[in-house]
Amino acid sequence: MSFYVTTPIYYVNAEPHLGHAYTTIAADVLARHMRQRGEDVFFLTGTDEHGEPVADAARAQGLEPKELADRNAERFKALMPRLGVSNDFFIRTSDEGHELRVQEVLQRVHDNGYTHKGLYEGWYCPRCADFKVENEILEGCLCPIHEIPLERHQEENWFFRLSAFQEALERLYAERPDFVMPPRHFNEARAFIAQGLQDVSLSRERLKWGVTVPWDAGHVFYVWFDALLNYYTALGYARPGEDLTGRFWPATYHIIGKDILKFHTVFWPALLMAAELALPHHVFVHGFLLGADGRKMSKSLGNVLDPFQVMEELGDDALRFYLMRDVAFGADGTVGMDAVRMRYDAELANEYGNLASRTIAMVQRYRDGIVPGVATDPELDVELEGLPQDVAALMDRAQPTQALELIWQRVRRLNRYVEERAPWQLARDPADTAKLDQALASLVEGLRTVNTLLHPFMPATTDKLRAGLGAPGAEVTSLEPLFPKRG
Ligand code: ME8
Repeated sequence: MSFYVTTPIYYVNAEPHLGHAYTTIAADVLARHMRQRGEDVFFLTGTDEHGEPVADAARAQGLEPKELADRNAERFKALMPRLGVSNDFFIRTSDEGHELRVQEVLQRVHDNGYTHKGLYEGWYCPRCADFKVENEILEGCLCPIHEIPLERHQEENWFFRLSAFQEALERLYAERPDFVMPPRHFNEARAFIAQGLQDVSLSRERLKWGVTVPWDAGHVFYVWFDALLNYYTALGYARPGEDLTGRFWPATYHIIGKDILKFHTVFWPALLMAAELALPHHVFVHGFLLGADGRKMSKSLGNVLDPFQVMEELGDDALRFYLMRDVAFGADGTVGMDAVRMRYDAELANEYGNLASRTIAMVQRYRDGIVPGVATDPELDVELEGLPQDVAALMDRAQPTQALELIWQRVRRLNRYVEERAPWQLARDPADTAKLDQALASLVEGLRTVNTLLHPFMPATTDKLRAGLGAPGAEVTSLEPLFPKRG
């Protein structure tokens, strides 16, 4: 089966921050998990480079838009391996392959009669690159997301006939309750549609930094249409000489933050219908990481937890673990450096790291490093039984936090097992040899199981431990502490 997962493509007018890392890590966890299950996986991330925000930011720095885009796209691209992210391609919307395919798809939308010319006037947020409707605008005429003043804009544009898809979208939501997940965001999207859809502007005339409208060369496409199409265009040119569209389209999961829900759950399916393309299976909408002040983390609010600080102090896998563990994926959650350190000490160092090091140490001390080739303890087997299937079922529904919790319960169970069996006592009495063999074999086997299931969350650490545990029958080797105690 094919599994195609995407992240939003990130604006290059700002530097990468924790929010970007968050979505990308979550998508990576799903991609790695599906690869472990032998699925045919394609995982896409990248940068959104056109539009007013980038043009404005470039101008402010005395640069051409492309120069700013090149510089910042590089930062996003470099972030991926740093986060242990295993994307199969990194799309940039300034790629020629992307631009050509955007023109091809939107020309089809035009030919199918879903565009018209008209005058647009409204309140516009330059950071969102979006007009705001009356009921979302904050008091004082501020953007509900960025809390900056909105601007009155009027322009002659090409419009996309979103209103033509009112019924088709209502039917989509009636027929596919898992098109948008989790349910609260499904309901939000459905309620937005139920209010009645208005046509949306598809092009910009004043702006030069964008993809040229093929039937009206004085316009570029509104950045959101260009951006959304990345999910489709990438498959056409990600592998030179090969078109992956048939193999991976439609996407299995688009993972997004709730700030861009309307675009992905209303505009995007309508656009795909207008272009006669298949719709994605699921849009999964996650919540906001909030600063200690309880507000959405953002540069402009200055309450950002710095992912680089976390990685430098505690390691990349600690960042990945923390983000998937501490904030229930799908809900909002507060994040902060103190909480990261707490999880690191209590769970990574004391529970998991400790379980790994004492298991290996006991096999070395009592059995010269060779894992006893005996059957595992049925009492423990029962408690680990079905775990891979349960984890898989949760991952199928994009619930990494719940999956991690199930795995962690077993990490704790294994630590309790060490205390219950007390191998150091069994080792004292030759009559307990068989019991000791069984306890050690069970611990190694249990650790192997949880370590495999943890791999998508903490790829580097679990690889180290897998090497230390060796193949069944082979010798275990001592490791440096997986998560060293902090000084
Ligand atoms: O919106 N908490 O790009 P963007 C959680 N280019 N996630 C967060 C977050 C936070 N505080 N802040 C950002 C764009 N994110 C468009 C997308 S897609 C076709 C075009 C994450 O750079 C989250 O995934 O503003 C959010 O949706 C995304 O970054 C917005 O990134």
